[in-house]
Amino acid sequence: MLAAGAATFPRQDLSTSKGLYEGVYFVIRDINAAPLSAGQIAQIQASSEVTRQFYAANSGGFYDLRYTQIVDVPLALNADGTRIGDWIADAENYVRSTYGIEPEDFHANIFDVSGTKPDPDQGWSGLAWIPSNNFAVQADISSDWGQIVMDHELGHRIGVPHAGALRAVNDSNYTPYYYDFDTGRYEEYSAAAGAEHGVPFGVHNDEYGNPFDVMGNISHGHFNVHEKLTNLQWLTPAQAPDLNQVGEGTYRIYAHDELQTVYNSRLDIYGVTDTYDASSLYGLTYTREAERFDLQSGQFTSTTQEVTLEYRAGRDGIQLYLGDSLIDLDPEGGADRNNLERELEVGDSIREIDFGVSFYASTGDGDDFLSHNPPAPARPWEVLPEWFEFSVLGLGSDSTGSYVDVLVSREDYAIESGVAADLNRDGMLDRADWLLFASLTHSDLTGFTKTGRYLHGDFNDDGANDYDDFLYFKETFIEAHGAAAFAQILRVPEPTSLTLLGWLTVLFFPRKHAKAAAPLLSL
Ligand SMILES: [Ca+2]
Ligand SMILES: [Ca+2]
Ligand SMILES: [Ca+2]
Ligand SMILES: [Ca+2]
Ligand SMILES: [Zn+2]
Repeated sequence: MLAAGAATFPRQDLSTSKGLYEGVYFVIRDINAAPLSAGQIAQIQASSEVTRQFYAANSGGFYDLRYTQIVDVPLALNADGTRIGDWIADAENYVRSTYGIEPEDFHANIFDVSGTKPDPDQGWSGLAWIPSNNFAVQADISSDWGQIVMDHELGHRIGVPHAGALRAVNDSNYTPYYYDFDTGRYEEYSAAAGAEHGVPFGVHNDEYGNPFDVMGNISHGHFNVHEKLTNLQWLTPAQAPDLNQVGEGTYRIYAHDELQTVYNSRLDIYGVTDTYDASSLYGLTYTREAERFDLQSGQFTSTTQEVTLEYRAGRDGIQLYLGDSLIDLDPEGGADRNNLERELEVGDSIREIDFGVSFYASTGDGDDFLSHNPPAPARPWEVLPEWFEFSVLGLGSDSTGSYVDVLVSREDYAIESGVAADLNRDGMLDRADWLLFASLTHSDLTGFTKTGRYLHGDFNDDGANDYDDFLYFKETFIEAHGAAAFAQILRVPEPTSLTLLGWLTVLFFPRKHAKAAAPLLSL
């Protein structure tokens, strides 16, 4: 068992999302139906235990809601079993007059309407009336689905919106595009063409699309870090620091969804054995400049975006968010909204200019981006002259929990707008770049970002500086200065690199077939 004093429990007098709270649980039924039974009460209490443990683990022991009143509320229903128009007011008044309870004195009024018929056009299984303390659940709370609905609606009660996902679906309602700067045209996106564009134009911003989050799509997973940080204040800014302030570095980010709950029976209160560690990180966040296509003006206009990185236990990489919405960075999962392959995996890296710097979310129902005659987007590095690159180095665990290590580097437009293969970044492609390239041949490129690999001579980003990259260097050099000049830099080695070049000549000039390296950063 636990060492005394290690656990964290909520205190009474905090914000909406922090504290020990009491709720009234209304069991709504027809006046002619059987009254609330001991068996129903046991089911409600069992569901309450699940909710309380879920919220204790999510909140780090800061939030707990218990149903101090579970009350039988008979109402005169319509003949077909549906509820009459003003049923909430009737239910609250019934509880006032029959039990002497003032519902508005409680943090939550939970209306269990599973004993009534849904309205014919009722589109909800649960519904929260924000900012009141009321929420209703139509689903049977003894089912898995009903439990998810219960915990989802309570999330709304304490200020959390839906957990969306940006999904590059291409179907009868959505047609995503990417812009090809070579052809000067928008091209239709598919997993085969344009998959390097993490957030294509016309992307579906699926309001409930996050498959990991109780506020998203059919899941009982934790709230995400963006929610825990901004809506709930269960994490502090120090635990998900602002990258614009802390800058480059290697960051160890702990899973935010594996705290262990504990119950204090004397006080009837749920908490956690150890809360979020004050000196560890559970995410990274920052705001950035971006542009979005504006339907009114038909132009791109500047905007700011919030980016959040997080890690969930057992996953194979980091999750990235734009605002409330999870980005899909793993094409292997396909476009199904339930697929869990969204992460940037260990060994991969991404430049932030490759996701959503130019943005248009389709309004749905066949809203085709191209029908708005959009102008060409800005080049990403015109929007963001400096950007972050994220490289996922590896996973592990220690006494604090499981974690992912992420390399964050800051890169700029010199490599994008400058001279191809200019490895020393002096604006010229010359012999100095050749010597640098040669010295880095077959060097170990693990732990570098994409730009870092490029600057180490891995032009085609396959993880090695090798023969394909040599062919790219050669083609690029010949295009710039001619074949004779290229022969010259090979023929006239400086004395110090004579040995090296002799080796390289042997290495590179067996004229085996190798496919030409695709220019990685075609502008
Ligand atoms: Ca109320
Ligand atoms: Ca994966
Ligand atoms: Ca150079
Ligand atoms: Ca390569
Ligand atoms: Zn909802």
